[in-house]
Amino acid sequence: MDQEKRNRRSVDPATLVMLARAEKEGLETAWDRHDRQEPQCGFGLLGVCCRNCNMGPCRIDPFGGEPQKGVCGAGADTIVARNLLRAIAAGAAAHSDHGRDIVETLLHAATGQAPDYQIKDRDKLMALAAELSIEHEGRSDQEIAADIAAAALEEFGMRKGTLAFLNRLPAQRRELWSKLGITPRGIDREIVEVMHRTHIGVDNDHVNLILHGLRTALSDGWGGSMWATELSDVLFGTPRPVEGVSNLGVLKEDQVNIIVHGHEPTLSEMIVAAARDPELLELAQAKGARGISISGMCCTGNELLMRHGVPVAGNFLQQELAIITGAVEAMIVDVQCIMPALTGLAACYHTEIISTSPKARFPGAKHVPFEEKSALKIAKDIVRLAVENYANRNPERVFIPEEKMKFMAGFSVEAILSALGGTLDPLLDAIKDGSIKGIAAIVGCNNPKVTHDYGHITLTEELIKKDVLVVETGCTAIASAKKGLLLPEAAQQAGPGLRAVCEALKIPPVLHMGSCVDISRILVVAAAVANALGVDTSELPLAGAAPEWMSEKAVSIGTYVIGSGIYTVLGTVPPVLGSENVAALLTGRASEVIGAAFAVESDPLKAAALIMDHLENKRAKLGLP
Ligand code: BF8
Repeated sequence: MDQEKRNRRSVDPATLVMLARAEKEGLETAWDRHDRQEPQCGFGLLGVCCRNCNMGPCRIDPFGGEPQKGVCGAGADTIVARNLLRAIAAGAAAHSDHGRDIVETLLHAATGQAPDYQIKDRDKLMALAAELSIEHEGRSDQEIAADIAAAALEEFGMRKGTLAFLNRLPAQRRELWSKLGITPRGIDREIVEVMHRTHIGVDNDHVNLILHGLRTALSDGWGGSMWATELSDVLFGTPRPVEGVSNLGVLKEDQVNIIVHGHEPTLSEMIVAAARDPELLELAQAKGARGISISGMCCTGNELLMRHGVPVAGNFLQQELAIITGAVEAMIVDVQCIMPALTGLAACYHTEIISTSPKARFPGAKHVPFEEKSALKIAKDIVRLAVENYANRNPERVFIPEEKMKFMAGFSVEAILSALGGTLDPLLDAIKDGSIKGIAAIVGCNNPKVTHDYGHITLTEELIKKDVLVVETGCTAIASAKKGLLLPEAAQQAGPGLRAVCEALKIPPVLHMGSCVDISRILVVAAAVANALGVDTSELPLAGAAPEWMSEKAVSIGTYVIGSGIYTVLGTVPPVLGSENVAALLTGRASEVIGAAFAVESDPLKAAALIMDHLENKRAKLGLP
C-alpha cells in the first residue's frame, strides 16, 4: 500500500507504524476488511432494508422507483425508524446489562458472596443512600449497600414508578418528558417494548416509534449507565485526578504484557490486584521477565486509568495492532467492542486471547469463566497463564512502537467539584463572563470509514482554541490522551479565557470523565449546571459530538443526549437517510419537540463551527456576552 493511502487510515503515529508492520507481516486489520466491504450495501447505509419477518427481506428503492413498500406494506419511514429503534435497544441493553452486572456485584459484595470486593467509597455510598431515601442511621455499610443494590435492581425489571436519578434533572425537563410520554419506566421494559413495537404489524408511525426510542435511550443514560457509574465508584472508588501513560509504547519489551480489553471493571480490577501478587511476580522473574505490566484497551482501559492511572495501550482500532507487536502474552476480554478477528490474529503469535464472560465466547480463545465469588483466585490463575506464556514469546518478532504520551485523567463529577473548590460557582462564573464559551462533550468510537483519531483530535483542538471546555469519555478520550491534550500544559493551546481558567485550577482543557457508561457523569454535570442557573438543560451552552462513532451503544448515547436537551453532532452518517421524514425529524423538528436535535457533519472543522454557532446562540438567549 502506498504511504499516502496508509496515512489516510490514521493520524496516530503509533498506529501508522503498526499498520506498516501488519502489511510487512501479511496480516489484515479492520481497515483492510473495511476496504474489502466497499462498496457497502446502499440499502443498509440508508436504513431501508427490513429483515423483521420472513416474508422479507424487503427493501425500498431510495430513488422513488419500485418497490416503495415491503411485503407487509411498511414504507421507508416505518422501516428506517424501526431499524433505528432496534439499534437504540441494542445499545441501551449493552450499557444497562453491564450496569446490572455491577449492581449484582455490589449486592454480592454486601451479602458476603463476593468476598474479594469491598466498598471503596463510603461517602458515595452514604450520598446515594440519602438520595434514594434509604435508612442509614445505625446500619452497616453492607446493609445499606444491599438496599441500594436492591433498589437499583428494581429499576431494571419491575418498576412501577420511574427512575430514581431523574430527580437530578431540572423540573422543566421532567415535565417535558412527562408531557411527551417519554419518561422512562423500567430499564428492561423499554428495551423489551422496542422489540415488541418493531415486530411486524405493531408500531408503524415513525414519530411514535422515535418517541419510544428516546424513552429507551433515556433509560440507558439516566438508568443503566448511571447505575453502572455510581456503583462502580462505590465498589472501586470514585476517580480523582491521576496521571498515566497512553499508546502502544506502554507495552514493555522485558516484561509480561497483559492487556485487559472490554468494558466491565469487575474483572480488570482483580487482574490489577493479581499482578501485584509476590508469588506471580517471582514466577515472572523466574521466566526471565522483569515484571508484569498491565495495560488497558478501550473502556476497560478507561475504567482502570480513571481509578489507578493504569497505562492505556490504545482505543478501539488499535486492539489488533497491540497483538501485532508480538509482545502481548495475554489479552483478557470480557464484553463489548472486542473484534472477533482477534483470535485469528493471535494465532499468528504466542498471544493468548482469554475470554471470561458467559455472554461472550470467542472461538479460538481460551475460556476462563469469571465468577465473583472467587474473583481474585481466578484473576491470579489468568495472570499465571500469561506469565507462563512469556516463555513462548519470540523476541525476534517483537516490535513495540516508541510512541507514548503522559495524561491526566480521573475527572469524576466529585473530582471536578473538588478542583473548583467544592462548588460549581467558578465554572458558572467563567461561563457567565465568557471566559468559557460553553462545554462540549466529545465521545464515542473509532471507525475505519474515517481517519482514525482525526475527527476526535481536530474537533477537540478546534474547540479548546475557541474557549470551549471539552469533556470526553471512551475512545475519544484515549485519542486525546495519546495527543497530549489531557495534560495541564495543553492549556497553552486553548483560547485565552479557557487557558486562564485551566492554569488557575491546574487542570487540562480537556477533561477525561471515564468510559462510555460514564457519559452519565456528563449528564449529571449538565443537570447540575441547569439547576444552578434555574433553566432547562436545553437552554445551556452545551453540545455533544461523536466524530467517529460506530457502535449501537453510540446510537443510544446520541439519542439520550438529545433527549436530555443537548444538541449533538455526529461525524459518521447514521443509517436513516432512506427516510426523509425520519432524517428531518432527527435533525430538525426534534428541536421543537425536545429542545435538541442531531446534526451530521463529517468534517470536524465544520462540526466545530456548528457547535460554536450553537453555543453562541444559547449564550445570546441567556443574555450572556
Ligand atoms: O463503550 S467508544 S468503540 S470502547 S462503544 Fe467501544 Fe465505542 Fe470505544 Fe467503550 Ni464506547
